[in-house]
Amino acid sequence: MIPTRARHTRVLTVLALLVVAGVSSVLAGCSRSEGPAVTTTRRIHHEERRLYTSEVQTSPSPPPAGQPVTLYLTVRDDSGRAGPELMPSHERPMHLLIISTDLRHFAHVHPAADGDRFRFEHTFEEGGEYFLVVDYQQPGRGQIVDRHRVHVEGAVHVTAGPLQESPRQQRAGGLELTLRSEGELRAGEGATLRFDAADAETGLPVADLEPYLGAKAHFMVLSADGEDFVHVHALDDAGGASKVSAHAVFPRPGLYKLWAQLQRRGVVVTIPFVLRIGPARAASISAPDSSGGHSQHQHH
Ligand SMILES: [Cu+2]
Repeated sequence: MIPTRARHTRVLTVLALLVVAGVSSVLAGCSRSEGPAVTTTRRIHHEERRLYTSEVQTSPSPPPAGQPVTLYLTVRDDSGRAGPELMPSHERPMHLLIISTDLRHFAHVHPAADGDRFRFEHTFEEGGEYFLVVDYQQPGRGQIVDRHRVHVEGAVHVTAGPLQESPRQQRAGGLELTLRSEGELRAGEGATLRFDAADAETGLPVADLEPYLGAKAHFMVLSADGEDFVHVHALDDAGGASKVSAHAVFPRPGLYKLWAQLQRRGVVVTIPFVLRIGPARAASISAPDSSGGHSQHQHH
């Protein structure tokens, strides 16, 4: 039930944690259509073509909103065999982000191994289009990010307006996070995002953040058009219990949604921001690759 149709595909690489983590950017066609509920997209990774691929199936299919849906994720090696061994990353073999294409709904979950595939039960809050971003590590190759798209049947409760830049201070789950950036964030440049975490009630810096999946914080970043995904982990040397920072490169100018995830008192808190990234400085524009994308491909 999963015809794979590689459409326009681009690969981007961003700096994370001083290590270059591979990030694939896949442009799925926007055409809503009859046919399968899940569109599987494949990456083409420059010269490296022997990469694992992933597929998504849902039960039921198409998936309905408002009731549990089982997601099955199958990773295949380059010979097509399902279930190759994956390198755990941040304590999990697979990370899955479920994000509505209007970027309002976000879930970061960890499917469990089930034979030669992974499974996860999820309830989509409402109907519409969702990205399923699958993040895993191929032994010897590093991080692979596949983006799939799924259509969920059911009513759409809110029609979102266009994404807008958010205030630099956001609150959720009893935490208040303030982004302190030096100067303008620009496309193509490494930027250190520095956040101060405070108790939302008292306003005092928090001293009791707990590691979440092996990092002080996780940051998931998706461009407004869903093309560019960045998964960044907090830098260790943020300088203080209430400070978290991360290094990221935003490939293109425009708006990006960032979900910061921190753990406190055993609870994971997700705090969203919308950042505006300015145009690249003239001197730092790198030559675009043949696909017109912004390719900055290096290995650590
Ligand atoms: Cu994860």
